[in-house]
Formats: sequence, structure tokens, C-alpha cells
Amino acid sequence: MFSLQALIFDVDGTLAETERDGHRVAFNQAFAAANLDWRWPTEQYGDLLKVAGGKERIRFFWQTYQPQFRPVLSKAMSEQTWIAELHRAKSRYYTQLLQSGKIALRPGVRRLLLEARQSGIRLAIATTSTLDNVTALLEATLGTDSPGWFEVIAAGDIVDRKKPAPDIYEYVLEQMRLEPDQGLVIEDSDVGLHAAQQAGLRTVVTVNPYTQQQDFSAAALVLDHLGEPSLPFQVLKGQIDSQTSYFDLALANRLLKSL
Ligand code: XBP
Ligand code: MG
Repeated sequence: MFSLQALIFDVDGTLAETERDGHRVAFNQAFAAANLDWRWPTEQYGDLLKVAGGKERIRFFWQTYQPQFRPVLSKAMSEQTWIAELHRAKSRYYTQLLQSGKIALRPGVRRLLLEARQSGIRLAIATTSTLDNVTALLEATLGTDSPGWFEVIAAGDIVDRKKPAPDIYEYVLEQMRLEPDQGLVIEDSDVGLHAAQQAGLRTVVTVNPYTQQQDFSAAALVLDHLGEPSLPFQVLKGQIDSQTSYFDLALANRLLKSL
């Protein structure tokens, strides 16, 4: 009989709404500190999110919107190193922002993580963002021991190809010695869903304002958020067999059995 063994969480947009008021703000702070007149407004940032990974997003923006721009490179500095330095500065601003406590977890995230821990369900993270950023978010929202709740935190450049490539999910499966049908992914974007699906994993999507119009036809279930007893979720796609108003392990198991 099928029984869920592991939950694999995406980070940005899934654990917390980090993009608009977190990463985007930090990118803009780094641009200003580097005397660049680049600014990423809220709406344009939604388009830029189709490129996963901060360094990749900077390069994409440069090539697409500022193709004439040439940075002043000191000796032996490549364009790649220049991007990496700009991105390091961005990560510093981002972690400072998290430490100020401005970004909260999305509904149901803490509850589901605690239930999984109590039930012996294995936990992992698969994200495009950098490890320092993930750790800072977990510590700021769930406490300093929380990075240790996750058997694997697969982040950033640990794989060559970022989402939508399946590599980060394949890496997690390999590290956990887990078969795809033993796990369930929680994601927020089409890019993330594609990555998980290509790795053979089934996925529950919790949408956010940047992703709600995307195509989630390959998802097992699409919700507005994971829900709480006092804050029912809305099912945007998929069938659930009961009056449940929040996503828990019992629902996860019923869902996977019905697929
Ligand atoms: C989302 C991303 C990340 C963040 C920025 O990751 O694409 O690139 O926007 O973080 P996920 P970095 O949804 O996979 O968690 O600047 O650290 O890349
Ligand atoms: Mg995401």
C-alpha cells in the first residue's frame, strides 16, 4: 500500500513570499550600491522570474534590457565574476532583510513541517536560491535549529542546471535514496513544477500573485495556499475527497493514492 515517505519543499514563493518584498528589493539595493541605474519594479520582476537563479536573472536582464552596458572590470575580472560579486552583495542585503523579520511563512507551512517531523516523514529542500539565503529564511521564521530538520538542503549552484531542469530534484532523490513515487513536492511556480515533474515527482502547487496565471495542468493539486484550520484553502485544480480545509499528511496520502 502506498505511503508517503518524504516531503520536498521549494523555498521562494512556497515557504514564504520572498520574491517581491525580499529578493527584488535586495537586487535593487545591490544595483544602487554598485552605482547602476538598474531597477526592477514589482511588475517587471514577475517577467524576470521566468529565469530561475539570481546570477542567471542578472545576466538575462543585462543581455535583454541593457545590451550596450559594459561594466568597469578590474584586471583579471571576468563578466561572470562581476555578476557573481553583484549577486553576493544582493545576497547580503537579502539576508539582512530576512533577519529584520519582515518576511513571514505562508499559511500552513509551519503546521505541515511540524506534522511531518512528528510523523517521521523525511524532509528536504530543493531550491534555485543560494544556501545562505535558505538558511537565513529558515532561521528567521522557524528558529535556529530548523535547517537541521531537513535531511537534504539542495540549493543554488549545487547542480549545474537550475530549474526548470530536473537536476535539483534528481539530486535530492539521489541523496535521500528515495524513489520518485515515495515523495511529494510542494512548489509555487511552473518552472518548479516542470523540474519536479521531469524528475518523476508528483507536486502540489500553492500559487502566489506572481504565479497564479501559470499552467499547472501537470500538478496533482493546485491550492491558493496550504491552509490552516482557521484559514481554509481554496482548491484551484484537482479533486479532494473530503471537506478538509487544510493540507495535511492524511490528505497527501489520500491524494497520492487516488492518482
Ligand atoms: C527562486 C529563484 C531564486 C530567487 C533568488 O528559487 O529563482 O533565484 O529568486 O535567489 P526557488 P538567488 O523558487 O527555486 O526557491 O538570488 O539566491 O538565486
Ligand atoms: Mg519557488
